[in-house]
Amino acid sequence: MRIDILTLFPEMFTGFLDGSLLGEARRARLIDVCLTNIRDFAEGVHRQVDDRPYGGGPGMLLMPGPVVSCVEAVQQQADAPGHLVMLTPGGRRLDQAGVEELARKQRIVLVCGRYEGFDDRVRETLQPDEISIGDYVLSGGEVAAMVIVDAVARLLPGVLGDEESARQDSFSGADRLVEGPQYTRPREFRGLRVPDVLLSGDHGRIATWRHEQAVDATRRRVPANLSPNRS
Ligand code: 6GU
Repeated sequence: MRIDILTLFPEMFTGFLDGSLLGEARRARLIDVCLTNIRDFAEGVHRQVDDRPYGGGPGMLLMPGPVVSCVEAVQQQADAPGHLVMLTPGGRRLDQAGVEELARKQRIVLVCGRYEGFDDRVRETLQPDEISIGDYVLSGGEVAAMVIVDAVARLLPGVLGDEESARQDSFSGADRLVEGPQYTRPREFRGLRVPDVLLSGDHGRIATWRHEQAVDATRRRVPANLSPNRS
């Protein structure tokens, strides 16, 4: 998969992209992440990318010209254009089903906003898939883009060492259960003991216990995922 990230702050991604999971996936050529600076598509000696909103109001907006030119140039860089995503707090809320959908694409292009947002003609011109990562406000789309790259990359074949571990994660699979508690050594920590069933060696009982724990954890934390008529 190829992921393009269009941003005014490409340097924010350097440590993130070199990190263990993603760095290894990139070196193994399982994923190709390309950064493009939107400012490279600004015009004039000042390379201006933002301006004050018409009609007044706080902050600065990203001008449509540099953003649209940047997207058009990047889309030309590969055989086929990518699925265009605009990161914005007003977009559809990302969940694991949305991540799985993105992971099935050959190529995605993530456009990060900054300042108070984009001039609306960016949306009108490009008609992107607008995505938010939750109901809170970030100072830019960069952290949201990292969330998407991380969540998508770990679903790509070969990225995780153990293919099962992605499938068994919280929110994956048809039932969307939260994972129950897990334990490693020592058997006892500050008086707290690992449940006996996990030491029993009885894989059937262990699987049943884990499922019960997952249902309990889901009931406490995401009860909506247990209701039978969920979409
Ligand atoms: Cl995608 N961008 C910004 N600026 N804030 C957000 C967001 C995105 N998702 C949640 N909050």
